[in-house]
Amino acid sequence: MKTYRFHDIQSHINRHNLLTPLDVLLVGGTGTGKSSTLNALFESTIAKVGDGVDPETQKISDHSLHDYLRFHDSAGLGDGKENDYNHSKNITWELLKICIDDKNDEYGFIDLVMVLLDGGSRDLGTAFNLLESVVLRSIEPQRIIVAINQADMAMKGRHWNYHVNKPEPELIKFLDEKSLSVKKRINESTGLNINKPIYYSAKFSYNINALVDHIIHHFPKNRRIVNNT
Ligand SMILES: Nc1nc2c(ncn2[C@@H]2O[C@H](COP(=O)(O)OP(=O)(O)O)[C@@H](O)[C@H]2O)c(=O)[nH]1
Ligand SMILES: [Mg+2]
Repeated sequence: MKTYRFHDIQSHINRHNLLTPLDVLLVGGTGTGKSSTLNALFESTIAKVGDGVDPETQKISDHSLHDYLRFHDSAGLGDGKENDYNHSKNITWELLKICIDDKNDEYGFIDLVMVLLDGGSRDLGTAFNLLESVVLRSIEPQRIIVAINQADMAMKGRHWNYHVNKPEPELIKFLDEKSLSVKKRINESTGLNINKPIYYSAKFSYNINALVDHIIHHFPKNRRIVNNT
């Protein structure tokens, strides 16, 4: 993925005079697959999988794909009330962070937030809550991306073709419906009108190109102004 659409990414940033790199913050409940998603995007083990509950990893860590795109892995929510409170605070703090350009003007440090959902779970409450009470309070809706991981588990592993690591038609249909229903439910619970979420599987590196396409599609056209007052 380091070379995938590199020139598109580079030229978008130059054309719109954005600050480099573009910074994408990954958020989502523990176990949705944030670390696995990073590993799939980087095609190597850069983040530890399955250690969301380790207090050591509750900090936000950053990973540069290349000079133009950087990801930030926030540890997940859903590890208990006190941890959730700290996570929410960390995310808010990260979203309000600013950087200063060579003319001494201030801009938001994070350009985009990608909210990850677990496609294998029926409970989307944690993610919706996070969207509503944390993310949407600190960043404009156009800068929010929603993506569904664990596409392979959406029907509990049924209709996933393990030989080619792709969904069979039944599962594709199910996933398409699921992503439309997520779009609809987000609209009902937050008023937010997002694009239809992409679905992918970090574990089987399925649709990772489409995930990058989805991110590029949401690239901002201007630098982010943060109103801290
Ligand atoms: N079946 C399946 N399991 C996944 C996928 N992505 C992550 N997992 C598993 O889900 C668990 C949590 O993943 P992790 O990346 O640590 O989630 P995080 O807490 O959001 O960083 C691990 O056991 C992963 O192997 C996926 O696409 N499919
Ligand atoms: Mg993790």
